[in-house]
Amino acid sequence: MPTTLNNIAKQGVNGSTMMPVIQGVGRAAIEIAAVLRGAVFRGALGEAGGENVQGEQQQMLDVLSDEIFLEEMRSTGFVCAVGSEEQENLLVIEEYSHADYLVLVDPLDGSSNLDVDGPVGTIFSIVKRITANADQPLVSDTLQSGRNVIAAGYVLYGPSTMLVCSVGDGVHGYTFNPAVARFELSHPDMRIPETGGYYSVNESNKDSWLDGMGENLKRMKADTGLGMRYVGAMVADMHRTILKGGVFLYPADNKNKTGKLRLLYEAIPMGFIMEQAGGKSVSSGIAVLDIVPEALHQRVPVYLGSTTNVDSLLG
Ligand code: AHM
Ligand code: MG
Repeated sequence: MPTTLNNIAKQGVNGSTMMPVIQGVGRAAIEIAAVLRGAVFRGALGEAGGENVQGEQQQMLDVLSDEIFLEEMRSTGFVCAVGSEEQENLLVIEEYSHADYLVLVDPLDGSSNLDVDGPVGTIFSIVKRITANADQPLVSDTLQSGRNVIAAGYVLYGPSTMLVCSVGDGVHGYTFNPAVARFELSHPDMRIPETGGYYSVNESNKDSWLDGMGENLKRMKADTGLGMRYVGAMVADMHRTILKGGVFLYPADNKNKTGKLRLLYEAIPMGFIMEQAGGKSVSSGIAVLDIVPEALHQRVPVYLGSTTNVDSLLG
């Protein structure tokens, strides 16, 4: 008998409380995967015509994925608000504004891969509100360090659709089985190998990296002999890094002086997953999970991987 997403209920102290929200993520993933597969037939590939708060062109699939994710969070009844990379402001779910949890999401990460049928993903994390349940949830509820994250994970839309998540009791990967329309546990207890694997970075930026990262990478390559892989979708690059080992980085550069990746939607959830998989997550000299966020759309440099390889890069 395969183990389904219900397995989450048995994990750690937070498993049973988090299960309805993670099942909602699973429903959103199934729907987003279907929309991605059919997009070309419905004229849903290409730009939506607007910019998100980051000043980036939104793709139609960014907008659709955002709507689907929000609807599924609403349907759980456990989520009072959602902070999304695609939305300028915190979205309060009015019917459930008394609920306990907030979800932060990058609904369709790596969307520059859409035009070439490359992998994309969804990244999420869940925190408990600080404000009283009787009050409206506020942006300050989302500005909690990664140490307060209760659950986080990602969905990888690749040859198969995988939901990888943690409720603070290790990292477990579930693959969607289309024959029975459910996620089944396929990768229990994912642990990053301490050595070996690949370094993963957009190396074309190396001449403009800040913090001496060009020299650091050169030294690490000589010390470790690691090969290089880069998909350009953080979910796909992180998934490979966890399974095969190595290090994923997106340093600050002359164009993105505080880094490119978003603290709340990308760095913290992936930092949580990396630590739960036995690896290390660093940003500007401290653990990603120790950063106290200051703004919803804050960006940071990120270095995620096995302790050996992250130390070799930054040491
Ligand atoms: P997005 O959320 O707008 O898709 O941007 C984030 C993506 C990450 O998935 C990926 O790691 C990075 O941007 C790639 O950036 P670049 O094209 O500069 O290498
Ligand atoms: Mg993203």
